[in-house]
Amino acid sequence: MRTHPPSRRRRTAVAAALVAAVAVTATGCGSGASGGNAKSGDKPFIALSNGFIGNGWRQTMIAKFEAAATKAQNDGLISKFKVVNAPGENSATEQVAQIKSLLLQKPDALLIDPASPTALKPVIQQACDAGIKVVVFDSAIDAPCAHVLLNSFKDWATAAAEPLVKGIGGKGTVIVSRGVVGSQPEAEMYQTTQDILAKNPDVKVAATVNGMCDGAKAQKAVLGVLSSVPKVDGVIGCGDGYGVAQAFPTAGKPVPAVTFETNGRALKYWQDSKLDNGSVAVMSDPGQSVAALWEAIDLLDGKDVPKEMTFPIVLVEQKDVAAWAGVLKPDEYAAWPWTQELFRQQVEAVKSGAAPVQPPIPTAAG
Ligand code: LTH
Repeated sequence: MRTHPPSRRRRTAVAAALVAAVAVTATGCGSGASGGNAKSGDKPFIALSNGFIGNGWRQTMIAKFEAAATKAQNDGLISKFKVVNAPGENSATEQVAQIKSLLLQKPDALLIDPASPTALKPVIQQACDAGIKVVVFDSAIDAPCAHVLLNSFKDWATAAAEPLVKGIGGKGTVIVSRGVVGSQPEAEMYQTTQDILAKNPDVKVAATVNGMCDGAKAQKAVLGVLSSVPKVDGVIGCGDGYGVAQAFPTAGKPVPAVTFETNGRALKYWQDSKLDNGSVAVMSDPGQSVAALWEAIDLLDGKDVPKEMTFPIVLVEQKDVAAWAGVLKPDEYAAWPWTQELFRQQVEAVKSGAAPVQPPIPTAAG
């Protein structure tokens, strides 16, 4: 039988009035409202704050959360949920303001995909002090009271750069397309990429652009430098290779090795073009938001969950391209289908130091 802190019911009553008031004035920031069939009672209210919504990975991450939260609501595990996406280009200031407004609605748990590893520290502490369980996902964070669930950004950057460098024979010219600059994952990935390039001195960086892990933005950014760089053998990116690949024919140049998005469109292109030049498809898992939902529910239930957990990245190997490409919509990114049971198995794996759980490749579109 689940127990709650004594203050919880009181908070819920006050929150109900506040939420009703705020719901009326809510703008188009994206919200998952409580549905009519929710078994509310003392079930928790889960809020999610996302610091950036400007690429398809983030959009898939939010879509997966909303689908899982709707099911959890219908199953009576939560009373309601709310998602707030900060506008702009990964602005921590915007996100802090939005979290402050979310706190007025008194969620029981707050999930955060943060715009910055440092700037959110005070507002996270404020949430913890109010008795809210905070789960930061998709990033490390300087906030000791928060639980953290993330992927290994070093593994991701290594899986992106090493095969590409090998594929071009360890020498040549590359462009580096950076991701969501300002976020912790990007900082760790960029450092990892630089470390790998430092070990391969015959690979020269002709240009560094900012693609924000977004094919369309990366296409524009790469096209902007193509006339001023020599022959390019590869573009090391943050899951933007389909867009990057389109830039080359536009500039009259051959498509080099790229780092594909793990979405349906890019994987289908990779499958059809049969590019075998060091190109890879790897990203972190947008299903982390669903794992974070299960974590919040277990924390509110008093379960023992490690303070920091690393979940597996999504590396789409050549042998699995057809399986993923067959189930993903063009703009949908490959996500591990974390059920509550698989989540709990992964928690046990983290606790015991066992190999990470390997969820199945989904067999139907999400
Ligand atoms: O910042 C992003 O959108 C990146 O895709 C990462 O968050 C994913 O880990």
